[in-house]
Amino acid sequence: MSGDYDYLFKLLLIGDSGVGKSCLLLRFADDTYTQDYISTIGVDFKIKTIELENNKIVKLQIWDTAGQERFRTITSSYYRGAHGIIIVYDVTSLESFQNVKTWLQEIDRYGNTGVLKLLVGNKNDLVSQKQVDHETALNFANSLNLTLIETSALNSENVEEAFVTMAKQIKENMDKNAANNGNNGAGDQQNNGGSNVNLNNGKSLTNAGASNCC
Ligand SMILES: Nc1nc2c(ncn2[C@@H]2O[C@H](COP(=O)(O)OP(=O)(O)O)[C@@H](O)[C@H]2O)c(=O)[nH]1
Ligand SMILES: [Mg+2]
Repeated sequence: MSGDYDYLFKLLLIGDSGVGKSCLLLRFADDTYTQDYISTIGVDFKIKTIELENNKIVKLQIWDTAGQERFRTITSSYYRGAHGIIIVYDVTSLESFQNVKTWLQEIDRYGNTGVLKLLVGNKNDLVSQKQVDHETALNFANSLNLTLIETSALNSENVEEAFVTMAKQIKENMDKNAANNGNNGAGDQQNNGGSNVNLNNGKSLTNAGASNCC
């Protein structure tokens, strides 16, 4: 493909206000990013380039809401053209976890057919305040064939893993669709639908980490 990358994926972060979407994006993209602000639709994105196996360079364009989620006024234009959507809840907020269902409905309504979804439980450093236990979240994720990743933007736990997992799943899905379509479309940015590819086989990624805040 053209230029300095093999793939360009558009990712979205959604979920209730205060779950840590902006901190996750900041944590992931902080070292090398460009930032732009589109005032008309009120969203913010950052670019981060990663390398997957086989030396494939993937440019991630990651969109963050600018607080509209507080008023549930995210418009359909936010979802347009997204290859992957990261639905974030806060492990210390049962309400934010229960609202994941509502966010999934929004994706069904506005997202591209076959858009990849990843469930992220953030603030996993707040162990003693945890309201959404791992088992509950994992059962929910498995029932929907989603990968669950518990993260901490504060101590970096699994943050990179979340974005990289999403990118890998999109690429796998794309390669699979290209193969099904009988062409060799590596680098094809169209997501033509098809089922989700769960690279973690339904297992979640968790581990502990040390501190320093977002
Ligand atoms: N303990 C802890 N606090 C976090 C974490 N991520 C975000 N926060 C805090 O949660 C609040 C909301 O974060 P923000 O990124 O603005 O949430 P957003 O509304 O979803 O974008 C802020 O006060 C953050 O400092 C985390 O991983 N651990
Ligand atoms: Mg935010």
